[in-house]
Amino acid sequence: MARNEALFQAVYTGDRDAAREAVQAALDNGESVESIMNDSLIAAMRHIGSYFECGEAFISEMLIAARAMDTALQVIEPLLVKSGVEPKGRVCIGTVQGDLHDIGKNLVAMMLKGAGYQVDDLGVDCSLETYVSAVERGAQVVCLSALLTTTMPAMQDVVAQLKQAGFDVPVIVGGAPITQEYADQIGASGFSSTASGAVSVVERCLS
Ligand code: B1M
Repeated sequence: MARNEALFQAVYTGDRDAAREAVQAALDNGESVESIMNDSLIAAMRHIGSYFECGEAFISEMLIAARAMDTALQVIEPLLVKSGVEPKGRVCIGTVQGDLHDIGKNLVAMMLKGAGYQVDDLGVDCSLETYVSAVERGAQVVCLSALLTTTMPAMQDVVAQLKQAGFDVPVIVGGAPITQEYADQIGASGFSSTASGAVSVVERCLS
């Protein structure tokens, strides 16, 4: 489906009210949640990112775009998340230490909840101990997100730390700079480049 221009512009320019209204209008018009996310919301974030990359946008502009994206996601979340269903398993997810990007992580968490998993959302800038504690609380799969090339090595530290502490728990990695090759290199159990793909990888790990 084509991108929804009103929604794209609302997120790109960081207009939260317009984003809320545009996402509701898109749903009322029968646009699929998948198209709303991929063709408009994620596309708008990529767009502002490309301007930042070439020095034509400021961090503050990325931040207000991220807030508008978050507002739009709050409208979509109830449609993705089923309630009152026996959880299929327990998963924890967090953005690695040093990294404050949480939109992709939040999307993965939403998808996992929607697929019937109990999700322990650890937030951003998660220390090694945070992941270890989540596993001690019962997480059967550990999901790591990173958006910065400089924070990618923290994923390797989590994999190593969990092994060293004697936990035999699958670790799944993702985020814009992560590749299957990197996941293999650090000994992660799985990788996905998309939020929906992460659900399939978790399913495979627990089957
Ligand atoms: Co930042 N930032 N940022 N940023 N930011 C990027 C990532 C960047 C690519 C921008 C650019 O230069 N083009 C660049 C990184 C460059 C690099 O490392 N090579 C960058 C930079 C440099 C920075 C700062 C260092 C800027 C500075 O201070 N000088 C700083 C770092 C702060 C920190 O983390 N310590 C910074 C700060 C910020 C804001 C706070 C302003 C804001 C974040 C707000 C927030 O998250 N609440 C921000 C934003 C918004 C971005 C961009 C524009 C958008 C990121 C985003 O939300 N994308 C981004 C540019 C870009 O991505 N093109 C950029 C949408 C989101 C849905 O996609 O997170 O990739 P993504 O998630 C996808 C998949 O990757 C996947 O599923 C999602 C849906 O398909 N996925 C997983 C994610 N996690 C997964 C886990 C899985 C599986 C799949 O399994 C477990």
